[in-house]
Amino acid sequence: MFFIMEKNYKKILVTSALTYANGYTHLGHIAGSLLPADIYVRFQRLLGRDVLYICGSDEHGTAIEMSAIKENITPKEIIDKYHKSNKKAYYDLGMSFDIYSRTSTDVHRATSQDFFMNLYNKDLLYTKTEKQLYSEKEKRFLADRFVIGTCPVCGFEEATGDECENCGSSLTPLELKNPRSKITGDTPVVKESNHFYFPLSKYQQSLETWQGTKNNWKPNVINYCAGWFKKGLQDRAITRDLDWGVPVPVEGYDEKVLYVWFDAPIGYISATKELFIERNNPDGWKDYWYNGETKLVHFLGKDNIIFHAIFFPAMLMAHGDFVLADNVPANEFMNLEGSKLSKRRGNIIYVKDAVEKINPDTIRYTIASNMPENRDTDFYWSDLQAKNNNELGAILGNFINRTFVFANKYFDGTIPPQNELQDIDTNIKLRLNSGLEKIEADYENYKFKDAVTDSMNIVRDANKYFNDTEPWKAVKENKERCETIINICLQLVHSFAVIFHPVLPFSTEKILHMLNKGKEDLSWDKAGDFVLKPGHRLNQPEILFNKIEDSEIEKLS
Ligand code: B3M
Ligand code: ZN
Repeated sequence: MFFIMEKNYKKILVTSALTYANGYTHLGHIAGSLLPADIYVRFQRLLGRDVLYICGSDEHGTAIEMSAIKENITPKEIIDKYHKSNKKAYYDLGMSFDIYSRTSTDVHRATSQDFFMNLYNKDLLYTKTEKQLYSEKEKRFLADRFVIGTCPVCGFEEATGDECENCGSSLTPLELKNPRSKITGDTPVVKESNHFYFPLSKYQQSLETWQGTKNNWKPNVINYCAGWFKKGLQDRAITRDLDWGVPVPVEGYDEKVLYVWFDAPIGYISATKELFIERNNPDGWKDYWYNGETKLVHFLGKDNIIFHAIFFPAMLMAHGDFVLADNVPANEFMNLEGSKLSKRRGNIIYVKDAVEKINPDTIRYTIASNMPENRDTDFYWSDLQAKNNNELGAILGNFINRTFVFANKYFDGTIPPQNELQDIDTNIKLRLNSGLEKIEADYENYKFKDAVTDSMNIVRDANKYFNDTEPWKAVKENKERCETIINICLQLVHSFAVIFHPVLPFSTEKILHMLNKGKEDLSWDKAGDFVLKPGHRLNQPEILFNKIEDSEIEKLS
């Protein structure tokens, strides 16, 4: 029944975009990259595949320095505060990273500098003197987000030196009209500075050829890239005049740092190294990164496509040793109640706050079932309430609960035998198996929204099976018949624990505990095969999804 992995990949390396440790992360980050990556990874683990989930904090770049200036503390204090908080919030939401690292580590500094030197020593980089904005008042160059001004493309007045949040254009500080310092409002002067460039334009042909071999990339990703290729790729400066970052390892340039988008994706490699140092196998990371048999998958939001589908692959091609992405399943954005879920505009639900107030599985389920896979979607608190009460509670929770009530009341808390099967019994098993095949394809093809819908539809049919077989009548009229029905319902409960595990990790572990089964039963090939043995003792059931009242939702919205 299983899909063979294309190309016979032996290992899977999954990354989720590193989140800037300059503030608390919000549900938009979860919908964009963290949750789809976690669902995918958990699914692959259910299949028994060798998969790693790598993520961490992005701790360089002007965003960090800017927040430090605003909060009047050092960049180090900023990253320590937010790295710790975001990491905890992610784990509370059930993210099953193999490592959640950070880019301020020594391993990362050395790895990024080595990467840079590899390109430098091969004479792939060149330097150029460029005009830059400089604030006389602050005595600093105003790189990227240190400068704001009017977008030359759409006229948005709050565009930053790296991008326009309004139209999505990628910008350089000098392109901004009416530029001013983000910190002091000072009008900058133009001053010259010398920087290293990565010859991105030279890689356009190879990138297009490489992407041409990818027939399963999402249309949004292919379209973004096609737009960039059409415009023609430009070489990019990969160093900056900033105090905070990875120092450029070349004499005469050691006052400068690497551009954050040069060092951040290398963070995936450094984090993998750190993971294997922790595992006392310091060379183990190479089996994943140096190996053509690894399937590398980057999850991210649409604003990061260019970096993962174009810039980082070009860096990897230039370096030569590493595996390139198999897929870059980027998501669009998730908005809050119809307005953009963005820190800058104040419409925000922080992950750390959400997990304190709501069952994390309810958050995961709500986001997964409305994932912005192909277009922007909206997060509504009322939708979360409805999903929790009407689906998780009334469909899944109800099926499990009524099954356990019967098992406890009439079969002494054990699994009754399976006696002679009727058509209705074999049909629900067939239904489960065809559903499993579809869900497996959904997960494998990054269609998480479909996976959720298809999973819940099987539970709907399971409830129908329960209603149609009428075990409450059978228990009085034909106990053997009732045994069979409840046996099948318990087998279904076990299958649901497996099927829903990627989306509902906490609840499915509880279900497994209720069934008195161990982790080894959380495996995809055991779902659909009725593996529970008659006579096996069950544990006491517990409520999986508490009803969310209107008054609670009012407080949240
Ligand atoms: N930190 C941008 C972001 O958080 C950036 C991603 C880095 S991935 C290597 O949206
Ligand atoms: Zn614009």
